[in-house]
Amino acid sequence: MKIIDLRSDTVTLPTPAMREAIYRAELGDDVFGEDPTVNRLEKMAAERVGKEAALFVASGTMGNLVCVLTHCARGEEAILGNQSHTFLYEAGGMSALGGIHPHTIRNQTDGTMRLEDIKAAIRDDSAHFPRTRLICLENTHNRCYGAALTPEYTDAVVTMAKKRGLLVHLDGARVFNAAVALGIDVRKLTRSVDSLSFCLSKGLSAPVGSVVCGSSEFIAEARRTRKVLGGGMRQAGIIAAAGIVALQQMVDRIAEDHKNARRLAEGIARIHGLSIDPERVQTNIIYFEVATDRLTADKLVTELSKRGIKILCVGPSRLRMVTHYGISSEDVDLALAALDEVMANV
Ligand code: TLP
Repeated sequence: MKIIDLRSDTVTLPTPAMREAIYRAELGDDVFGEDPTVNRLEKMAAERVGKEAALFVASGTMGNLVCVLTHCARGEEAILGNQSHTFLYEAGGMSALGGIHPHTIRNQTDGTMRLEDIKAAIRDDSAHFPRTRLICLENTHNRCYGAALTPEYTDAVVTMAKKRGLLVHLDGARVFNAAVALGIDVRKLTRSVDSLSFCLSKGLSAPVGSVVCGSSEFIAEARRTRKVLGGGMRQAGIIAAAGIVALQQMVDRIAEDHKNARRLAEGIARIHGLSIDPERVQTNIIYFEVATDRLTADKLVTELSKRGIKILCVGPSRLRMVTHYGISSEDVDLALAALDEVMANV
């Protein structure tokens, strides 16, 4: 049976060009700064997002953690969205390992936090309070339907942060999806933030890795933090090689994933018993609801898996699908046909 895996874009497998690059990668000891392939990827990534320097890390979680730990000291506070990946799904790393206090603010449905809410959350200077140090944004916003934050919003948060002496980190796990969806150079989304982390292993299809980017001074410190976390990898060029191909060949094709996601959403909107607002689907992440009490989200996942379609259950009636390099337009038709069949029989 053909498997159509829509659980996440993390399931993507390396392309033939990546496998070839992995095979041929020139290697060295990256902890000595001597892996030419890692050095090339880091230089390429920094240029691509308009920052001075970059650091290759094992995962998006490590990328965010390295940045937050580098920016904040123990007892300091980071402001972040209550729906953010860093707050919800990164095992509380900032407090577990850094003693950093997360201060959550409500995410609006478009993935933003209101500027007035952020302002109100910034602490006054008092011995009673933790010191606010950092604001974290997420673009695209995973839990908010893969919404793309605009350059204007990002710059407005940074301008306000600077006035109050704060730093801004961007969880840009899917920042290239945002740039493609908005039809702009990714630098417009990254230019003003102090640091960002983006993932090579999601929509860009590399097997492993993320890149942290920022000023040269910040990246030198981040390199120490990565070592503390045990993230100093040796002949890491073996995986960085795939990351180079990801940046060279896999960014522009993301538009196809967005088209497929929109078509999936429009198809779901036509199925009786399912509920979705297809207009909210801007990138490659789709959330929808089961809108009948004859079926739970869990049961829908089970029924679809019997037909070779894998999707994620993210609540009692809520489900997620993500399109990616492994999903063709034909797969979208097959997934919709399977959904149709399951819903017709409940
Ligand atoms: N997201 C994964 C799961 O953890 C939910 C997914 O399938 O979407 N930032 C954002 C916005 C993310 O969506 C993710 C992964 C990460 C960071 C963490 O990346 P990894 O999984 O590489 O640690």
